[in-house]
Amino acid sequence: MRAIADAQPFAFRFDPADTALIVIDMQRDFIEEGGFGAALGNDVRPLQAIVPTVARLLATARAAGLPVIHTRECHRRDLSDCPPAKRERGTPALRIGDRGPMGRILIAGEPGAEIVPELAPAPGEIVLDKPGKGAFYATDLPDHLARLGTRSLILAGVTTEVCVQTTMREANDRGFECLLAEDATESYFPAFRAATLEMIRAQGAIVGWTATVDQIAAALARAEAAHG
Ligand code: C5J
Repeated sequence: MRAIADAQPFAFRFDPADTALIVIDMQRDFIEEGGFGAALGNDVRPLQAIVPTVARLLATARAAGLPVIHTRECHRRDLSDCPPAKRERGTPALRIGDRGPMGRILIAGEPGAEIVPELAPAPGEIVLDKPGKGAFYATDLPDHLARLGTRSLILAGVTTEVCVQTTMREANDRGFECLLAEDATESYFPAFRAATLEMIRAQGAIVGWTATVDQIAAALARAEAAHG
């Protein structure tokens, strides 16, 4: 079955049977007060604002039977997978591994590293912990995608220009057709989100496509209606 989403810079053609949704780092540490994003001096409210839209995309993907993959940027308790260059950079109020109001910052198993409750993974969905910005680095993501037979990826999550864009570029280089859900991704910097969307779809979709959640849902609904 083919689906065609109205998208930029031109229509995104995909087969729901070999498409997966990947939701990047919708974690309390990036989205709530007291987490890593706030410790870096950011206003987390724009990220909180997209939670209902990401929830709608998740519901749409689940209803269409798409596999869902959630990622979490976090590290081992002993920080053995956190390079000093990452931990020591800048002057955050709290560094990775420091204790904050939601437990140790960006440490696997701590409350802050969990996905926000509204977007909690459903039973059977893949949850990948990743030490880097890109979801392909030091994770089993390639194995999961190979097992699922995935050819196309729909991406959402935070932050647009860091972990989402890095993952989308990694996926594009590996031959996946990538569509970013433009209203289900956000940055602490509105200009960075806008620039990322522009650069992704420039030059004839050099990294991939962007479409709204409504456009993605409409494409899946049309494909379902056409093919039963
Ligand atoms: C950042 C992320 N921004 N998930 N992580 O450090 O984008």
